[in-house]
Amino acid sequence: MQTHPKGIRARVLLSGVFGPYAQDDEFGSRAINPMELYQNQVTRAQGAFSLRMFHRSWGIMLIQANISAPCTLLDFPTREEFARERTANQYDIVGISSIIVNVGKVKEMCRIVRELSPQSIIVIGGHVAALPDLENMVDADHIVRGEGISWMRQYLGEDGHAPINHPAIVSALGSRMMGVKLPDGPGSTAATIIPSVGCPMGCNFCTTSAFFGGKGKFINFYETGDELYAVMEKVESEIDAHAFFMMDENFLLHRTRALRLLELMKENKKSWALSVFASANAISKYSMQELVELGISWLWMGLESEHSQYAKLHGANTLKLTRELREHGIRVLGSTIVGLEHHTRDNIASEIEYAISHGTDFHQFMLYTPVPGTPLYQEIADQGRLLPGLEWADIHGQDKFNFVHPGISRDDSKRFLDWAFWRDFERNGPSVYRICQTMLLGWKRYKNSPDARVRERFEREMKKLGSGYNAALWTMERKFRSINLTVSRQIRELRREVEKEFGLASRVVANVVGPILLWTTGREERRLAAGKTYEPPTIIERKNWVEA
Ligand code: B12
Ligand code: SF4
Repeated sequence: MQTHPKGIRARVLLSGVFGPYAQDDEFGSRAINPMELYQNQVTRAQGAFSLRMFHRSWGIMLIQANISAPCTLLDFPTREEFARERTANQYDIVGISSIIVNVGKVKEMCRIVRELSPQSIIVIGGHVAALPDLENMVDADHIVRGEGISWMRQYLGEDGHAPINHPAIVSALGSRMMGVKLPDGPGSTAATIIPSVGCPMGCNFCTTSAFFGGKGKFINFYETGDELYAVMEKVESEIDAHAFFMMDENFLLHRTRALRLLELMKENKKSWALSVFASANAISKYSMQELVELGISWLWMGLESEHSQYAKLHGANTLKLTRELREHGIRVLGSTIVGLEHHTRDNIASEIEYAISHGTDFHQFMLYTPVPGTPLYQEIADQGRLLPGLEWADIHGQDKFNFVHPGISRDDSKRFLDWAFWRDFERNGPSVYRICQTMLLGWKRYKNSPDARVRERFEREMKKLGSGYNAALWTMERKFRSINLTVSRQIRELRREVEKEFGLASRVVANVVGPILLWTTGREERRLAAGKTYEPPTIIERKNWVEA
C-alpha cells in the first residue's frame, strides 16, 4: 500500500461531519434526524420523557488512539469551526468520518479543505464509503472501505496489525430527561468498549455486517476474554467505570470470549454491568444465571415479526425470552423493522401490536431500508424498485420508504412508523417507568444472591430507584392520567411497591422531588412544542501534539 511521504511525522486532522444536525438544511441535516440515539430512533414519541443524549464518534477516537502521528480530533464541529481548524493549523492529512446520510457534508468539507489547504491529502472513511460512486461525488484522495485503524496505521508506515490500544471512552454526554440534566462524565456513566466490528449473521438489510465483510465475517479487536478483560480493567481504573457499553453488533455470539470474561470477572470480584447488543438466537445459548453473573443489565435485541425468516431469531420464543430477561433485571431494548416484504396495509397494525406486546423497556422501530453495500440493496436495485430522485440525506429509515414496497405506499410507511412509536408509548408507558419495573424485579430476585458481585450491582442500581426514579414515577403517574389511565394506575402500583421496599425515605423523595419534576417536565414540554432541539458540543482533542 502507498504510504504518506512524511510517515508518522505527518500532521493529521480527524473530523466527524459538521452540525448543527437537528434542522433542515442544504447540506443534508434533517430535523427528523438529530445526532441523538434515543430521540432519533427509540423514544422519539415520548415527549419530555424521551431519553436525550449524545455519543462521540468512536471510529475516529479509536484511530487517533492507535497512530503515533500528531493528531487533532474534531467532534461535532460547526462548518465554521472545521474551516477555522484548517487555517489555525497546517495538516498533511484530513480524515473525515461519515455515514451515508451525511454525504452532502462530506462533499462540502472536501471543498473547504481544497480551498483552504490544497496541500492536504483527504481521506474519507466510515459507512459513507459504502456508496459505490463516492469517488465521483466528493473530491477526496482516498476512500477507505471497511476497518480504518489498520488502514491509517499502514498509510503512516506503522504496523497495521499491532494490538489495538483502546482509549477510555465515556459512553454518553449531555444526557437529559424530563427537562433535567442527568449527571455524566467519569464515574456516573458507562464506558464504551469496542470489542469487534461487523457481524457474521449477515442479515440482508444490515449495513454494519456488510461493511465489514458480510455473512460469516467480522473483525475482532480483542479475540479472547483475557484481552477484553484487560482492556475493561484499564478503562475502569482510568475513568472509574463500573458499567460498560459493549459496542459489538452481536456480543453474545462470541460465547467463548464472553464466558472467559465471566470467569475473570468472578476471579477478580468485578461487579460490572454490561450493556450489549445480541441476537435472540445468541442470547438463548446462555442460561439466565450466566447472563446475570456476566453483569448483562441492558440488552438490545432484534424483534422481527414471527413471519420473518431471519436466522438470528431461529428457535427463539422472543415473547418468553423478553419476559424472562426482564424478570431477571435485564432491561430490554427491542428493535423492530416496519415494512418487511410480507407486510401489507392489512397486517401491519397487528405486526406492530405483536412487537409492542413484548413489553420491552425501550422499542426501536426502523423502516425496512435498502442501503448500498447490502444484499437487500442489490436485490431491490436489480428488481428496479429503488425510488429515483431521493436525496441520500433522506434515506435513514426514520421517515419514508426509499423503494417500491409491494403492499404499503411511501406515505403510509411514515404513518405506520410514527404510529408504532406512539402506540408503544401509549400502551406500555414511558420507558423510564418500564426500566424502573425491570430494576425492581431484578432487585427482588437478587437482593439476597449468594454472589456478592451480583448483589453489589443491583444495590448500585437500587440507590437510584429508591430516590430519583421514584420521584419520576410520582410525576409520570400524574402526567399519564390524560394519556392512558390504566398505565397511570400501573405506575402508581409500582411506586407503592418501591416505597414498600425502600421505606419512608423514598416516599419523602417522591413527595418533595416529584412536584419539581412535574414542573420541569411541563417546562420541557412547552420548550419542545416551541421547537427546541438539542445539539452536541464541539470537542477538540489533540494527541502526540507539537505546535508546528
Ligand atoms: C454510535 C452510532 C450512532 C451515533 C452517532 C455518533 C456520532 N458521533 O456520529 C448516533 C446514535 C447519534 C447515530 C445516529 C444515526 N445513525 Co448511527 N450508528 C452508531 C453505531 C451504533 C456505532 C458506530 C461506531 O462507533 N461503531 C464502532 C466504530 C469502531 O466503527 P465505525 O464507526 O464503523 O468506524 C470504523 C470504520 O468505519 C472506519 N472509519 C470510520 N471513520 C473513519 C474515518 C477515516 C478517515 C477512516 C480512514 C476510517 C474510518 O474505521 C473505524 C474502525 O474500524 C453504528 C452501528 C455500528 N455497529 O457501527 C450505527 C450506524 C453507523 N448508524 C447508522 C445510521 C443509519 C444512523 C442514523 C441515520 C439512524 C437513524 N435514522 O435513526 C443516525 C444519523 C444521525 C446523524 N444526523 O448523522 C448506520 C449507518 C448506515 C450507513 N450505511 O450509512 C449504522 C451502521 C447502523 C446500521 N447498521 O444501520 N449513530
Ligand atoms: S444479527 Fe443484527 S448485527 Fe448481525 S447481521 Fe443481523 S441485523 Fe446485523
